[in-house]
Amino acid sequence: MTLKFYMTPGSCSTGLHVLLEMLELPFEAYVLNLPAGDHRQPAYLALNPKGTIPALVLDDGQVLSEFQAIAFWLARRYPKAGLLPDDPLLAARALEWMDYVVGTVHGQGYTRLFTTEAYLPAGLSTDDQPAWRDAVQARGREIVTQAFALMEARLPEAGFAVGERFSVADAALLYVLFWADKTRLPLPPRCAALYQRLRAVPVVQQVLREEGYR
Ligand SMILES: N[C@@H](CCC(=O)N[C@@H](CS)C(=O)NCC(=O)O)C(=O)O
Repeated sequence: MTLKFYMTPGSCSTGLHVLLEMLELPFEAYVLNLPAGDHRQPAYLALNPKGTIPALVLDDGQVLSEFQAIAFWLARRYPKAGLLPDDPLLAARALEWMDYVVGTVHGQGYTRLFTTEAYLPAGLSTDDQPAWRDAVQARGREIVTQAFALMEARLPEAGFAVGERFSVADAALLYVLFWADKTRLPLPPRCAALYQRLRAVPVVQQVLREEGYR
């Protein structure tokens, strides 16, 4: 059975799409329209009850969700591509980057910008909604901006996040840096330089083209 990849163009699944293409794996892509609520349809919830993308259905029919879990499985299942360093400390650093990007930059910061409604208290009057929305979004921008400042101090001047090779950490960094670009959030110099190096990777260019970005 071929791998089945559930994704949305320009979302966090883009990072995993890059890994799948780097590994040159045959897979079927299933595109979900999040604004239309495809991820809340019963057929998708039966597959991934969390109602989130990405999800990957493995050759034996098992379903994996969560960016880090899918990236880890791909890297360990196909180790020759070196997507997770052999060195234990470097591998731990790659996981550390992924967790920070997915859990904090995305999970605490960008979600306040992209799914603001989820942060509004129940029963809020229509009059109060604009001020609450602004406050939630301002907090989201603050979390992301603080995270970029922290990343700036830890990113290397050259190469990729944890060495000379593209790793699972870069797949995660790619999508939050891409979102900064799309939402015009300023990037400090090292973050911007890494983003340029990631955008120069041929597979990254191919995936962004496939997902409709030039
Ligand atoms: N922690 C999850 C986060 C996934 C996630 O939040 N994905 C977003 C798209 S980038 C999503 O599915 N949003 C729909 C929703 O939460 O309703 C992961 O690592 O996969």
